[in-house]
Amino acid sequence: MEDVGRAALERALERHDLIVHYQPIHDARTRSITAAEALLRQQRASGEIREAGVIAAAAERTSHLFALGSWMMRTAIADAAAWQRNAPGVTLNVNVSARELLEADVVSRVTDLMAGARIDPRRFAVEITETFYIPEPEVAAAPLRELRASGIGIWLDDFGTRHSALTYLQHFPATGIKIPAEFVATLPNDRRCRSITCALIELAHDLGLQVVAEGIEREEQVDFLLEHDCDAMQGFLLGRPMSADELAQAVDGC
Ligand code: G
Ligand code: MN
Repeated sequence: MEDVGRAALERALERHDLIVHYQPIHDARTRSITAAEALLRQQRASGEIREAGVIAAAAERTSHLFALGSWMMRTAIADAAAWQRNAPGVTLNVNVSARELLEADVVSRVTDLMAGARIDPRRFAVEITETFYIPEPEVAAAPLRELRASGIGIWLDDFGTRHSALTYLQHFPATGIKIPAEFVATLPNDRRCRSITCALIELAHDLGLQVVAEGIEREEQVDFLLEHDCDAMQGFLLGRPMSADELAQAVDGC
């Protein structure tokens, strides 16, 4: 499995068939677009566009992660420089894995790219994906504090799954958390997911953090989340991942 992913990644890098799409994040109450998350996609020779989960997961295990992460960041920032002209209030969110945070010079890479593209750092955010356990969150907190000090937002992605720990909330200067789609999927009927979701929202708000719920597919999920004061929402019901040009049209005037 690992080799299949790695081969697919190397082939995609050679063929330059990776592209970046953007999925909007909406204010829970007004449903206006407040941010857009950059997502990796693969465009086949046939023109078909696919999710690139296997490729992204393979990158995570190899040194290609840094080249791929850099390319995503550069592409997304260049695209955002264009669509933010129509919508200066809409933030660009880019996923950064904990490994990149610890091993690559993310801070200077991000700040250089943003200065070059003239993006307002308050309109840029990183989503930290916890694909492995961060043994010393105090160490990872240092580059995050630098990013935060320049105005950049910091979101803890898929919070409460995989390796995320409450110590991250203790140490990281976060803007907010993203509630993973797996908790949202069975709302409002599943008792456990209801409890987990409500507890996460309450905890985040008590810490002065914002909350985005992911994977919204049905209105009844929106109703439940609104009732429990969730700040923002993302999911196929509200907006699918789209090209930079499509996003520019969707955000026009936001
Ligand atoms: O958690 P993370 O940000 O890595 O997840 C993003 C992925 O989830 C993207 O590949 C995106 O296409 C997918 N996604 C986004 N919204 C929805 C949704 O409402 N339903 C489902 N099934 N997948 C979604
Ligand atoms: Mn994300």
